[in-house]
Amino acid sequence: MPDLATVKAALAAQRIETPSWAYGNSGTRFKVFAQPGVPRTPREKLDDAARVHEHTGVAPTVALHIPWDRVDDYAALAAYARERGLGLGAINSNVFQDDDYKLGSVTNPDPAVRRKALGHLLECVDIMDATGSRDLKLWFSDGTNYPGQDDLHARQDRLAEALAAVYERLGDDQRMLLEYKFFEPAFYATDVPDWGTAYAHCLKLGPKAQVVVDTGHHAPGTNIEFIVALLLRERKLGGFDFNSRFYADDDLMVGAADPFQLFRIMYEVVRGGGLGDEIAFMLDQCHNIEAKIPAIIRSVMNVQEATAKALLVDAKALRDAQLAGDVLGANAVLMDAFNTDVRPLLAEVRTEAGLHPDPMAAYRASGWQEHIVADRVGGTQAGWGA
Ligand code: PSV
Ligand code: MN
Ligand code: MN
Repeated sequence: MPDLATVKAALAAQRIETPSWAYGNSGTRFKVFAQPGVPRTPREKLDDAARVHEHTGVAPTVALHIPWDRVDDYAALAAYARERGLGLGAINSNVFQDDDYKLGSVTNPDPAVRRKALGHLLECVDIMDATGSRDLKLWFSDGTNYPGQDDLHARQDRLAEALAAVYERLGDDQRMLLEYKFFEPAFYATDVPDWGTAYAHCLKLGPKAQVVVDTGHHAPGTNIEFIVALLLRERKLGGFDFNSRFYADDDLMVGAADPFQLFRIMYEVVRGGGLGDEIAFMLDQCHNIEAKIPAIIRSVMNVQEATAKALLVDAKALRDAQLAGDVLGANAVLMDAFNTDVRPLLAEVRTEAGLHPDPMAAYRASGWQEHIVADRVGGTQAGWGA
């Protein structure tokens, strides 16, 4: 059996990054339901993120999305975060919400539009310099809706050219994380639709270019843990955008739709030695109808529970069964870990770290929700559905 002290130490050291946009109002293209007390500024998003970290102890960084979190002074925003025990995490670029990008951003047939998009990506690296962020997260909505609309080959050339320019601009301690998504908003051909496309570009660029796996960005039935295992083996897994999906890119709370899948993913992370700082464990979610801060706390806990179960897999028993060709025995080892109730173990880890054993109860008792509802009027939208 795995050594319990080692399991606890790994859980205490785990880091999960929360996204600034999860704290703001969001919705679908049909309706954004405004909630009372949501943040009006990036600083207020950090105030809320500080509560998540205070109660969970494992969420010390916050990802920004530019321009949703545009401020005049990013170094001052980083200082504000530090005063609250936080750091600023990945900088997410946004080249998908401008009229100019109707036919694409970095893959647009018009060189002037491509220049504009690249300018934004380079500006994001300037922001990273000011915030001290390590990772630039790149997601491109680029693609086409109709066969023949544009040249698929040429679009890859344009993408490669832009990525190379961004790569050149990265500092020694900075990385770019390239995200893929199989469709939406493009419905015929997306320019970075899958891990293979992202991997091919990252491989050509070099070690500072890594693939990011958004768990909501695959076709139904895709074996995501296989992708994770493969990318880890190739040292090309840079991070995760965690969320869960029932249908498409639903951005629901991670672990809500399929906790078993999350466990299988975290098992491959543990198996592949990926549970350290090299992999960024980020949430990318929107809480359209549920209360935001508790939803983010719940999501962090769901990742912790999947990780705890993954750490409890008896690696020796599993290997022995695998090598003996014991199909049912090997499967039983994995299922035993998945079926373990790890909540008492995590409560213990939290108590040992000086935290309340139940972060949800601690948040409810803190009075923060009542405070923000009374104090904040006119919260901002997350960016989605705007
Ligand atoms: C796109 O669907 C995506 O997953 C990218 O990460 C965006 O930047 C993010 O959503 C914003 O929520
Ligand atoms: Mn994402
Ligand atoms: Mn997405």
